[in-house]
Amino acid sequence: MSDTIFSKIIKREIPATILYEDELSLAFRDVNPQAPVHFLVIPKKPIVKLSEATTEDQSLLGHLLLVASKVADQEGLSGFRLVTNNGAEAGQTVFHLHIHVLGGRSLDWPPG
Ligand code: DGP
Repeated sequence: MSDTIFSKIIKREIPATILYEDELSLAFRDVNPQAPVHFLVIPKKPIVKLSEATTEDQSLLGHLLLVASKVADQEGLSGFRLVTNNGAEAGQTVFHLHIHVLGGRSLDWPPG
């Protein structure tokens, strides 16, 4: 996998507002927020998209969900939504797996 903007954020080659980091993951604010709180949770492992994750990534994927919830709590959110766009057809533009976490306003359902 070639370097994406998110690998550059992990390596601190470009700036981002980082909310949380551990050995497996990073959470940072989305540069184009779609809600008052909008951050991304990514694995440091460069998985292209969810459908390319394997059973080897099982605990890592669970970890990302727990990080999303922990940072949402840190951000004062009780209600929030997680979104993962898988593939260009679904709206994925950065090909490094990421979970969007959105909150701070009421969210419509179904999403567009
Ligand atoms: P997606 O469309 O699901 O691939 O979402 C990619 C998100 O990444 C999009 O909401 C904007 C965000 N994004 C793209 N480039 C940057 C960047 O350089 N910094 C930050 N913080 N977010 C970025």
